[in-house]
Amino acid sequence: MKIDKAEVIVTSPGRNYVTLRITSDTGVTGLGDATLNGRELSVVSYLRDHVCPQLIGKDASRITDLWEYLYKGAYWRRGPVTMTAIAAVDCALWDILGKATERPVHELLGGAVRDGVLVYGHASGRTLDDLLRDVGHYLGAGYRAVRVQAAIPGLDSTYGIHHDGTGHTYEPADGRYPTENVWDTAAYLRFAPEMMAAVRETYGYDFHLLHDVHHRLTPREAAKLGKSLEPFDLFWIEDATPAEDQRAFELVRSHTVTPLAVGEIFNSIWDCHELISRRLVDYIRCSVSHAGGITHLRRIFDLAALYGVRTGSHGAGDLSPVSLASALQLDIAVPNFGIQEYMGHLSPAEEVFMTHYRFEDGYLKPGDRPGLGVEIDEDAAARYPYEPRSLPINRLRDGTMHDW
Ligand code: EZ4
Ligand code: CO
Repeated sequence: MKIDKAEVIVTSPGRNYVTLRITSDTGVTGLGDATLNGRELSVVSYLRDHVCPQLIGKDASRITDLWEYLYKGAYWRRGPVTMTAIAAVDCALWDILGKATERPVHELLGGAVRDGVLVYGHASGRTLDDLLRDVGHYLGAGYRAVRVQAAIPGLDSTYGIHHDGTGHTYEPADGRYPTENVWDTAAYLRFAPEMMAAVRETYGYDFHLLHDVHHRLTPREAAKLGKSLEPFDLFWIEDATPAEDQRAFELVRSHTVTPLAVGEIFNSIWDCHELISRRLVDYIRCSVSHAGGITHLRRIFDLAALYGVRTGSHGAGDLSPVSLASALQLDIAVPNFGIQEYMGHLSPAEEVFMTHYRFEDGYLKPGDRPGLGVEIDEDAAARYPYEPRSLPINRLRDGTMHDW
């Protein structure tokens, strides 16, 4: 089974998504998500200009060899653009193998080791009352795990505050330029325990509570936050401190037993092997579409299993339904799975991507369609052309650039 065609489809049904579609000479198609939020067209070029021509005529079932061919063959290793492009090829090839053998990908990975994939929803609010209402909405809908983010009093905008209960943040009017937010660490550190206390007082402890710090604290501040949240028994705090400095987690770890999660901006096993092997984190959150696809993420998860670290893959709405479908195939098949982020996708994404996973009782089920279980409608995709969009930036009150 040889690769006959490799095409890149760019579409914006609510958000920008880049999809790689590979077709075999036997007429089987496979999809891979190649979306890198805010830098989408760099991956489009990487694929169209450099990768797609090299795929033609290759054996579609030699998935690991093609992974090595693209990784080692590039010479310039790692990095989000390269690893997103390789991930898209990898997922598309798994999809093809599944369809050609009439098996869902998770069966090719050894089969399901659980009945469903525990997911967390995203509650948020501009006020604590709004947040509490939103948490109630998720619990009422059957979620067993909820991430909470609320606007910090005195600040105009805070990461993770959604509109219309969709789980998506506002985008800037002119997407070529980022919106600028103001950040105040002291105000945040005072507010965070108050927010968690309100949630636990209202809804109790019988569900998992999560929170995303989004890389904004120094290690000492992260340690202080972790300690202050201990009474509220969090499932994790995410990206408590930037992880380029992996040893920074030692300081956080030695001061708090609040579980730590990290990894959504990592793109290879090399970004996390020290954090994992030194047991500095509890959950590894790399995404299937930014960390080299199913083949490479499985290696990361296997490494994590050796050290008792569990998985918690990134699943924001800027990763396409193809990414979520791929993540679910792996989540259901790995023994050390922890939880999967689930933000859902804005309408009209469902016109473009036909998915077969379903939410039931707090869990996502990948379904048993052959391959990844997701299809793309190219005519629908063409109705929603690409729109330039940027991620926001953060500045301190004195104008200093800060982590967003
Ligand atoms: O800000 O995916 O846990 N989820 C997140 C996301 C990231 C976006 C960036 O594109 O932190 O919302
Ligand atoms: Co995050």
